Amino acid sequence: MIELYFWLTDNGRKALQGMEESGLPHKKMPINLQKKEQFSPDYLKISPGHKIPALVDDEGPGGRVTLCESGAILKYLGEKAGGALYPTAPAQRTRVDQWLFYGSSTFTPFAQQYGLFTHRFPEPLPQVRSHYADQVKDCFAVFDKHLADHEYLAGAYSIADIACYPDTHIHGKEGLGIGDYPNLLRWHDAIAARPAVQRAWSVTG
Ligand SMILES: N[C@@H](CCC(=O)N[C@@H](CS)C(=O)NCC(=O)O)C(=O)O
Repeated sequence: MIELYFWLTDNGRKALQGMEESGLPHKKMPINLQKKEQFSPDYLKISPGHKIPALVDDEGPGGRVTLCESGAILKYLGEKAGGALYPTAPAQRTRVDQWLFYGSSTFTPFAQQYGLFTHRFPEPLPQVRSHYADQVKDCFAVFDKHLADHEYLAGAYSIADIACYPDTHIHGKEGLGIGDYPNLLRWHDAIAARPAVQRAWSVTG
């Protein structure tokens, strides 16, 4: 049985979505970031950088697996589940990897800084906020252009879409105007309607 360690953040939702889409049996293990539970000695053995999400799989390849980093978790779940979430054909897998990494290492870090300087930073810093808003909107425009002639980011629905959905959902709805990007909105709404996605976003810790 996989144990999935999560909290109710963008990266936590990626792992919850991947888990629900995989259909694999699992147990959800909330790590309350407000209570600093990510610093407990036992959790640091699973996620040395004190971040969620993470997982433990007692039936991993070669035995017990511990894993952190949402992108690595999505790849792991996609591999374990088999099927279209993480295709095995090299050309398709390369496409998925491109958008998976774009989500994990370009889009989400900008979106997180945007969220920090818009909603949580104690001082108003308009230029900093505006810088990160522009970066997120640039990513939205990149997605929108690509999705004009692709149904999903890498062909069929995959872990690449899962990596890019939560920050689009959170920030597109909360002020960055997803309505200005019609192809992105179409993609967003198709993903939002998936039962696994609805289950993942109904988790409350
Ligand atoms: N690159 C990591 C980032 C994970 C991350 O930023 N996690 C945040 C919540 S979204 C966290 O656990 N923060 C708690 C901390 O830094 O102590 C991933 O994709 O999983």
